[in-house]
Amino acid sequence: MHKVTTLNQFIIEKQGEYPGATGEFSSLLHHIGIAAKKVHREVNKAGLAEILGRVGVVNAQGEEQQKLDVFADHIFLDELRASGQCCGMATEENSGIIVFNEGWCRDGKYVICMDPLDGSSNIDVNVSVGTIFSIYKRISPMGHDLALDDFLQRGCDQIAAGYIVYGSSTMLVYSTGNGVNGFTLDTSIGEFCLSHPDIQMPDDGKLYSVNEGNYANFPTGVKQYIKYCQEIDPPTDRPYTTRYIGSLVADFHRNMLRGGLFLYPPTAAHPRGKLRLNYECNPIAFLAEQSGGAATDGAIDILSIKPQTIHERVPIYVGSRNMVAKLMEFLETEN
Ligand code: AHM
Ligand code: MG
Repeated sequence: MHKVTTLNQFIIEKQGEYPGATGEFSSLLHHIGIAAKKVHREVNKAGLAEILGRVGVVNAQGEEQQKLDVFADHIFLDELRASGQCCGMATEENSGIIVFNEGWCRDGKYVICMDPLDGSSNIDVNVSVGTIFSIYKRISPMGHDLALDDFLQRGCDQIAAGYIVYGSSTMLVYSTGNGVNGFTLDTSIGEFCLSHPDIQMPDDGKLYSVNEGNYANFPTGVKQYIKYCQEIDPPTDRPYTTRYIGSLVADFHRNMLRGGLFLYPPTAAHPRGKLRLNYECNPIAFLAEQSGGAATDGAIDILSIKPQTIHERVPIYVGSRNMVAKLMEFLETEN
């Protein structure tokens, strides 16, 4: 029988590789794993909403059912507050930063940017959704109030990032800057088990993922790249295949394993791109680079952008390194 490595065992083994590690960061990851299991449980019940009570309907205890994205936000906030290692969070569900003022949090070294349930509109139709997170060391001195700047760090300063995909199975994928590892939730034992060690994104791919409904407003270079993907050229495996779920985590996860490029260019509705830099693009870009891929906004690496606000958006092109390089050729010729 294969030896199964659980997420907690893996974290402890990795911690042992860093002399002087205090276990604080390990504890943080452990708490993310617990919150992920709670959200998994709720997401999997979503199809039973009609039976269990719909959003907006008051349940037997007189409480209104929460929307799942709000539920996920509360679960992660509560769990990370309880960890004592995290002193504040910025999430898609909250306009400002959330400072954990409890005594046991004030000495926490870490801040987290998070999209607690990305793609949540997909839940109603039983399509994969995800949680995306990004971990930084606070830069304001311990014992002082957290500052906005603690959350506005460049993606290259992330000390860890990851996502949970609630799909046909639930997986937690993360990196601490030393490769990418994936864990699948074994529901029979309630543990995330190492199933995808040291994930390497293929340098080339045959998949491109984009909402082509917005084509008319794409930059010329992006339009040309899409036409290039569609050209018939058997020696280069073209035409490529379009795969677009409309759920960033699921689209990226597939492309990271198979090889591909995800594009969210500027559109008429979102002239600066739709996806958020701090808790969607940065963690995904970190995982892309850690698995051998690349991520750009069309001009510079996503990870080198200095964020100005918590919820800012950027265009993103992320995936297999040679596909990103090819796209850049088109963008550079046009600019
Ligand atoms: P959300 O944060 O409101 O859920 O939106 C983010 C989602 C991503 O998961 C996905 O990549 C994108 O929106 C899809 O957008 P579109 O429907 O415009 O193609
Ligand atoms: Mg989102």
